[in-house]
Amino acid sequence: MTRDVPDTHPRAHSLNVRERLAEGLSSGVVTLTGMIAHGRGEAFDYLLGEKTHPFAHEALDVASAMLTLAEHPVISINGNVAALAFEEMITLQHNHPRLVFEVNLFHYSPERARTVVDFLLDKGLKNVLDSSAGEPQILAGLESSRRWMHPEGIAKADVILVGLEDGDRCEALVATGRKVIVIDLNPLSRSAQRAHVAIVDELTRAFPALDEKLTQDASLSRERLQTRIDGYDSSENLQRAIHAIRKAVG
Ligand code: PTJ
Repeated sequence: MTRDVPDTHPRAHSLNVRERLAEGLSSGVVTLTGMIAHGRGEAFDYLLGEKTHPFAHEALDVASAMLTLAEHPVISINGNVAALAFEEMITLQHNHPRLVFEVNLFHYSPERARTVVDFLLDKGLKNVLDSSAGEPQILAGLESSRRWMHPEGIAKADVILVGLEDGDRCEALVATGRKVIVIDLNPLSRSAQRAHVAIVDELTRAFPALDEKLTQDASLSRERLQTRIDGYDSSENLQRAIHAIRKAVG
């Protein structure tokens, strides 16, 4: 059920985001545990003042450089990402056609994977891959359904961006030598700690910022982008995010 949230409500944005998730739950795109994951994210976002901090911009700069230099950059989409950020995905695909989009679910059933893929296709995202379709390859060291990789997507990826990762897959992907970028509001999560780049920001703010940076980086030299990547220290960046949260609670 969708309720009208007045624009003047002080928490209109947050309430509208919740509505999107509630709709996603009704249609089977989002799971009940996805609602819990969102609540955890909201709590961190509240402490971060619901804004994109300079440390997140810096992580986004490096993510943009990595995706620009990648041979085969892939964006991995789960239920929450689909429900919350389908518009941002469509814009990214339109502006950066090199990006490959693949649906990869933790709470998997063939029907749910189809539901999420169809939802995205229906909204206008094109060529959406399904990790489990056809003859998927297997990500070593992982038992969950997230181990499946589409041969033309994550299996081929050298750089992979994941929103709302679970720590196990992040570790398994890193172990294969792939470069992993996560978007996660919790700087203490295993995914944030294990990824090469952790963007501590809310999905729907992070993706438009990434879109702009990718556009700017398209005209920069490889050397310049590589220098930016080489100079990045992920632990230091996460410490700045943790410091911002500590400061918020006094
Ligand atoms: O759709 P599925 O089946 O693949 O399941 C997806 C969920 C989200 C249920 C699954 O990946 C999961 O359980 O995730 P976790 O382990 O709870 O991790 C979610 C992380 O994302 C937490 O650290 C949250 O703080 C963070 N988070 C939640 N909402 C947002 C967020 N980070 C950025 N933007 C958000 N909107």
